[in-house]
Amino acid sequence: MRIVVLAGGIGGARFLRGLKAAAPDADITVIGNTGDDIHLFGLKVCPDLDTVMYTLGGGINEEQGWGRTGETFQVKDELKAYGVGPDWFGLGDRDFATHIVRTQMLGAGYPLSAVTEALCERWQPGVRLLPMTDDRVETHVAVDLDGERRAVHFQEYWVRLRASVDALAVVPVGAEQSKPAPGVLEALAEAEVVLFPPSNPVVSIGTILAVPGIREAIAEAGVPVVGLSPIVGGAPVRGMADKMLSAIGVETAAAAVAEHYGSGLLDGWLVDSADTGAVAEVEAAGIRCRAVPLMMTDLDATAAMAREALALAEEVR
Ligand code: GDP
Ligand code: FO1
Ligand code: CA
Repeated sequence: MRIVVLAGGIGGARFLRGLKAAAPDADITVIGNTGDDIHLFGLKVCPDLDTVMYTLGGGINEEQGWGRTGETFQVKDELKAYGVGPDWFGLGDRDFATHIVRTQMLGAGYPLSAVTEALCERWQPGVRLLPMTDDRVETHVAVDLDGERRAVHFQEYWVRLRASVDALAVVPVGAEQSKPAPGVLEALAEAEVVLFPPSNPVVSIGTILAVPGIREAIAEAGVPVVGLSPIVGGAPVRGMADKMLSAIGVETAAAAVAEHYGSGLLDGWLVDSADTGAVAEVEAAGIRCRAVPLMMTDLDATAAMAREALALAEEVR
């Protein structure tokens, strides 16, 4: 079966590990979010693509959910000794190598999609990992800091400010002018199922959907589109999805996220067993809904979630 998954970082990557276990023979294409990408020390860093690549390739720091296992921070310390910042973003020595290879290839003229493919030759993630676009898109967040309205890079909002101030607006800068990366529209046209893992609906899946043509290609594929809620019991399982949802005027609730995607995009939606009360509301919005355990505590639990998503896809087909 040909499955296309739109993925952010940790939520997307962990779900994909379960999906691979649930459907070992499936041909999986991942459309990864690149709105979190940031240039640091002259290097291009792609946190969400790397999280998927390292998680599926066995190189991830499991506890943290991002970055490399067995990491050291000598380069970071040396940069600090030179007084060269920013010092709020934790790049490890092993991870640095990925960004050096990526930046070198980009400088030689390869598009991000080709660079990602090359990096994946080492990691063998077992899926086809495509950036949503080869063009530069950067998510910025509008905040009030010391009484002044400012736009900060999403990583600065999340990592430096720890989402401690309200997000007033979220803008995927450059998305409107961007084009889907090679292979993205083709994968969607050939897909038999499209899945939205429990990734951030605003700064992960929302950003991917902001690339002109991707939303349309999903709708035109005419195949089941099934999502899993990242919101459980009225809160994100981790991260700042609540702040991001508030910024776009959506309630932090499993049903509200489904309604935000809408029945024009989504055919099926899984909510956690804690949110059984949301099922009727989602179904009233024209989206088939089931309540099942949605906590990715281990591979078995995650594979069970993936099986439920595929079963719901068959139900709505
Ligand atoms: P990020 O780029 O690293 O923030 O990762 P994603 O956008 O792919 O996923 C982030 C979302 O994953 C957050 O909104 C979390 O609520 C959600 N999430 C993380 N772990 C779980 C889990 O075990 N179950 C569910 N349902 N959602 C989860
Ligand atoms: N997240 C943090 O909370 N602090 C960090 O210092 C940090 C560094 C980092 C380096 C490489 C990478 O691929 C990811 C990194 N992340 C870090 C995670 C990342 O910023 C976020 O998980 C996502 O982009 C949030 O959507
Ligand atoms: Ca992310």
